[in-house]
Amino acid sequence: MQFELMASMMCADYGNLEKEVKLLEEGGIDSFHIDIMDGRYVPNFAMSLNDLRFIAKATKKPLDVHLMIEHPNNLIRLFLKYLRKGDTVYIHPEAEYHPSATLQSIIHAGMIPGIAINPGTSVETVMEMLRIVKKVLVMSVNPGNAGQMYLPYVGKKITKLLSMKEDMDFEIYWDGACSADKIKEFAPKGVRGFVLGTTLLFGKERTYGETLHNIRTLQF
Ligand code: S6P
Ligand code: MG
Repeated sequence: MQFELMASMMCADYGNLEKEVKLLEEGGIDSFHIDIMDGRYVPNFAMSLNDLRFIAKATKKPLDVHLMIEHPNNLIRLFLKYLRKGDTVYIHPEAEYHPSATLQSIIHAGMIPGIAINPGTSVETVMEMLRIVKKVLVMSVNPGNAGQMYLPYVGKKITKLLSMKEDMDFEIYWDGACSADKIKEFAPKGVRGFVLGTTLLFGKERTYGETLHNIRTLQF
């Protein structure tokens, strides 16, 4: 079974970020998930432009940029500047007057366009954008913080998206409180990738390599 594992870098040890990137690479991570926050769209500041720039310099692996900022279209060029073709940029449709225009800018720059769907956002609300994007990041916690509880009502939305993904040509990614149980249940159903934070990857006794190996072989 093929699925991707992304490291949520806001959960990494900031005092040793370069070392963290190397350890995660050696451990077999697929890409680096970078949570950009502005303190307005979400009530927190996690990572910002310089963090993105630093991680982009430290690795050749793909980057997965999750923009939790108001009106991303006003700022998108700042972020795109540090990305490489094939990196992914997610926006939150609620944060923009014309989200499809912002997605077009992302496509035009050669990046993979994605939307992040909040727990309280229905599939119907973002239907037209599902025709444009290649990736859908389903938030199973409200955006803004790591270490939150999984919101069980999100499961139904994932099931709905799974039934639509072939026809509409997008892949589904999981963000928030991602546990081994969730990967065991949803990877076989077709969820393509999982963002790993404090629930499964960071701050544990195991090395990143051991944890990632256990996840890939579904041994827990
Ligand atoms: C939340 C953010 C996420 C978290 C990640 C943390 O706003 O988008 O990417 O960093 O979900 O994982 P965990 O396991 O601590 O919930
Ligand atoms: Mg995220």
